[in-house]
Amino acid sequence: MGSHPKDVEITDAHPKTLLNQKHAEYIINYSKKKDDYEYTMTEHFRMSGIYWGLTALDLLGQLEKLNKDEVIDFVKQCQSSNGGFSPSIGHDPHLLYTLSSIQVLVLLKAIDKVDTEKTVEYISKLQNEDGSFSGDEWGEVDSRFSFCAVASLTLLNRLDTIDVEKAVQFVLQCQNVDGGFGTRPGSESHSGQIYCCLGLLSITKQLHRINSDLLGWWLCERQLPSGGLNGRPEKLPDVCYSWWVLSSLTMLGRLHWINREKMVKFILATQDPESGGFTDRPGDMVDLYHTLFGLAGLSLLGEKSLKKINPVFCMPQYVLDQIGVNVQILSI
Ligand code: GRG
Repeated sequence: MGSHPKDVEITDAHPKTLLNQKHAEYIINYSKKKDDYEYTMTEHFRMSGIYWGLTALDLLGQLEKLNKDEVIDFVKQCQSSNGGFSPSIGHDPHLLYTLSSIQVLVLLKAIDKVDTEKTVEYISKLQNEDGSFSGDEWGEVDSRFSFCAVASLTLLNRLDTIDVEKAVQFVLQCQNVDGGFGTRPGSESHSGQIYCCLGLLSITKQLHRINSDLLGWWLCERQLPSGGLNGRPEKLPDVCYSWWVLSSLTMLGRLHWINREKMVKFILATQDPESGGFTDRPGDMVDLYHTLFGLAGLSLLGEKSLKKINPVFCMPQYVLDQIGVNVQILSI
């Protein structure tokens, strides 16, 4: 245990049970301390932070503790005249924050509070000739943005406004000989990009077009002796990969290929018993990002005290059931 050069040691001093109430308090307090250094420093990705916090609170069954009207008002103010959403008021719109905004509004049953027609137009215009998506008007292409576009349009029930087959073909071109996926054709496999590419293929029901056994092996090889997962070979484990990797294995129907017991032990060890919240690795500083993905990973692994999470949208399953959105999950 812990003898791998790029691994960490889990000791008896680390938490072994899920501290549900501590995590709920951490998220609620975070939203109240708007003058804090940490809050100010996260302005450039605030909308995603709101999505992480709200989703985590909902998984914990405490969504009603947050001021929903305040959140909806903020999201409305982040909608740009071109229909896209920015991370904070006065910032530029981007597909990353457009997806987070839509997820927040769907979670709060408030999607009718914004101009969705304009949003659909904004997203569909970002599709390029080769099927890929630019993240915004400046044109950077990344398979993450393909996922953001397809997931957003699906939540808005408007997937018909893009060329879906071309979007699928672009993502398929991002698959490498090791079975993984990268940001663009030919770029290195990374678990985060794999989640995005598989998510797009799952939404569009095209998962059968990839080599699932090869990718399944690459993904389960991310587990280190500590039980934690890294995002690619020779890297340190990080609790966020308990989302990017476990959700990918779930889509492929191969979640049982990892050691569940060791995985749960690692995730629980990344909790801060004093402040609440999760860190990347045991002993580091907590944040909303790792708090969501720690809880979401445990939900995928069947933790009963949490609501069930959807492996593609990273939203509570009941929300997607309510709006009739379903995804493809392979079985073996
Ligand atoms: C709805 C959950 C959800 C997501 C929206 C934006 C997006 C879609 C997904 C992001 C996927 C992604 C690329 C995640 C990886 C994030 C990450 C930890 C990158 C760090 O990369 P390195 O190279 O870290 O800094 P490693 O761990 O490789 O050393």
